[in-house]
Amino acid sequence: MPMRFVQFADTHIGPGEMANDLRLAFARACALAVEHKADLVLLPGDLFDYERADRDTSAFIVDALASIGPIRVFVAPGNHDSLNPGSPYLARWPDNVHIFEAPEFENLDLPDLDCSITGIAHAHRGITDRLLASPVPAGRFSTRILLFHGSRDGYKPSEKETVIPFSDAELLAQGFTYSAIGHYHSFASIPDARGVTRAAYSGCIQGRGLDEVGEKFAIVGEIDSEGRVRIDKVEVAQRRIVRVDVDVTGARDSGGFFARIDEAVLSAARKQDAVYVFARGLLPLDIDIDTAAWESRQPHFSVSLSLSGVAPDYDPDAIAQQSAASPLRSAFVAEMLEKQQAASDEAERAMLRDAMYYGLFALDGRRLEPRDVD
Ligand SMILES: [Mn+2]
Repeated sequence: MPMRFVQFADTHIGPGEMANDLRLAFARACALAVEHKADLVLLPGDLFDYERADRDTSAFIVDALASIGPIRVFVAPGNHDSLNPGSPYLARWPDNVHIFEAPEFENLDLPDLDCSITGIAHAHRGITDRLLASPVPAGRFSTRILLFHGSRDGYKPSEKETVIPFSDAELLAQGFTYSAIGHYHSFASIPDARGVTRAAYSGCIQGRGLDEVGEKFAIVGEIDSEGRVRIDKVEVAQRRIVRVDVDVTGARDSGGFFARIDEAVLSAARKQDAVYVFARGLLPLDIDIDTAAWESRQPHFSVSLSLSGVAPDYDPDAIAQQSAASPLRSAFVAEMLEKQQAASDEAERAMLRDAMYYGLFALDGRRLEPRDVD
């Protein structure tokens, strides 16, 4: 009989706008373990945010994990749910839950499954040493699982802390049957030289913002007695964060503009999703776009339409020539075009172009919208 496991991480359960969605996804991920008759649940960290977690947060997690007992659950705390003094992890947890508490790798044997699990806990702001550059003491059973919260070289998203950094080569050289890794919020798997999956990030299970768009997953996996690993991604969130980019250049009126927006949104988002639409391109000057009215008509859980990427279809060269008809506009635009030409780089040029549009808007008595702020 192959051993079955469910893996998920980076759930960041806590108070806030998405609290309910995060909890629903967490409960659904736990339910997967029961549905798939999993032997183990592997949780490589960041289940909650240490700074924001209240009593209710930890009670929810404790109850959810207790409810799937006797399925055994293993937690390797990450940098956000690190084992600081006062951590909820230091309280009593249900008997089916094991928290790795040491800041170095420790082995736990599961003789009935012929399996050893090696895990580690981050403390304070996280361990930054390259612990996988030297041999990690592996367990003595046939199936050897590694559980940790770490940063895969070369895949670091912006503004993420680097904790237990590792290269694929360093990880694979450790010889574990499978490594369940947390920290990055997108799914990724790491195959060995023969193409067998040897490690994976599940990613977060519920997107929370524009940096976590699209489908998010828990992992359902299987390891057979030959050490072959198979994993499947399962979406457990009811809601996705969906980003829709629409080029509206060529639309002649408000109807044409919204027809393009509607078409793009219809194919990208479901009713239960949180949708962020970014319109881009050039629009005729006389179109009046009522974003609030459109937003209020949408059936989605939430929707926001940004016009910050839309430029008015002014013809600056023509305006610069029209000195007789409109001397002030003409002189202003001519000077701004000159400045754009003299700009030393593209960023400065874009800023001057925006300044020109702001100026034209002000001169024409149009509403000022912040440009390209996303
Ligand atoms: Mn993390």
